[in-house]
Amino acid sequence: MAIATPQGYRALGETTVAAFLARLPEIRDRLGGEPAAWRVREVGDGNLNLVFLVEGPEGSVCVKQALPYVRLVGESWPLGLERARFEWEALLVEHRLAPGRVPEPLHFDETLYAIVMERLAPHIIMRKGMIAATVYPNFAEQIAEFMANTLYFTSDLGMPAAQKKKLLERFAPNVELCKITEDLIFTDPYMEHERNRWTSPQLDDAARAIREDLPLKQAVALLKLKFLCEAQALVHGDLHTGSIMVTATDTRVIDPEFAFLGPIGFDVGKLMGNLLMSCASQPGHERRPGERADYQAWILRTLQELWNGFEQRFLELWRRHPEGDAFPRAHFLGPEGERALEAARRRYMRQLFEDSLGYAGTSMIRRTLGLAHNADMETIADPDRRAACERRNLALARELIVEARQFADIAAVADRARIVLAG
Ligand code: SR1
Ligand code: MG
Repeated sequence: MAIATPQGYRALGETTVAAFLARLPEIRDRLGGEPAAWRVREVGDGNLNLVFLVEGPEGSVCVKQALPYVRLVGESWPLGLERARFEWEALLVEHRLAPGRVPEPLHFDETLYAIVMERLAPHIIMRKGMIAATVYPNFAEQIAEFMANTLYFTSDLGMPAAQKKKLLERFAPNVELCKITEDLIFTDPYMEHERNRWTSPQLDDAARAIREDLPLKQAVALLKLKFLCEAQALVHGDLHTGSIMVTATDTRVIDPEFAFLGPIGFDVGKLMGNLLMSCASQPGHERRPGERADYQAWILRTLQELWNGFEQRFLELWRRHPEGDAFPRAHFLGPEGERALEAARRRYMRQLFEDSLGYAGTSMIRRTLGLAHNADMETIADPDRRAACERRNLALARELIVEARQFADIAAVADRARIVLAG
């Protein structure tokens, strides 16, 4: 049965994109020449949408269109088109708060649920670069800056409460995409579910152990609760290495369609979990034992620089821009007040750290046992080698979730990862 869509909506194709863009004078100018000469390619390899790259004689753009269903699964899983509007609005906020770290937003079409934005070139999806063991020396600093800016200035530390509540009102209706996260990350992998899959039979015992692990399920339920009710800041909502495009020197964040007001640690942790998962996958890509050891070491250094850079910038913003209503300045006057406030800031960051470790662990488990896996592991052709990497990934993930409090700092996480993930 065909899925009902709003009047005027039609899925774009390589032959119809040019006619759509030709009606937009600024885009037409940017591309140059005649629409008939524009080169259009559909390149979407994500789980949900269509993505077109359009090149003209003078420039290029990217068009992203929401489909009325989950592309990964097909029409049997309908999904609202409104997610494109949430993505557009989140992109505008991110572009304002972290200019240069996202593609430039150019146009939103209300009927086609299509976003036109800067085409990033020669950027590639970071996950692909990491599978090829490419080092990105500026990544940690640039992503830390993106996370600190977008998360601090949309929190009650950096934004007045009245504005924050408006933001909450705008993004609270993004329920369908939040539900995907609630189900696929926090629920399905911990029970028998038809959507789950894993490298079988190699990991059958590990999947069963996780389904039977009550301390783990308890900790995951608390993380789910936090995800459901802690509207700390406007989070990207799907910040992993597949939502980041890179060159040797530049980092850009794409795809904020899962944006909503949620726990800050969800963004930071999801990214940390994806770095750790890439680290876990590296032995599976080796042509000779130890070949990727240096690359694993780079990933673990990056993990530490990412957290330390994020923490430092976030604290700096808090000290320099206390524009939120959460910590009234009048309560913390004089040197003693400042010391008390600094201690509260440290306590807040510690909680964010533990949250981030928990969310890192849940991301690592869902990509191993749930519906949507990632190419870091999926491109390891030999199932025995893949399962060996995935098993180590699951072991570390569990520790991050259940033992978050035991990790003194991010260096301790890297030390533990070095031991648990060694090939
Ligand atoms: C059905 S969508 C599966 C996943 O793709 C996105 O990257 C999100 O992580 C979502 O959970
Ligand atoms: Mg995406």
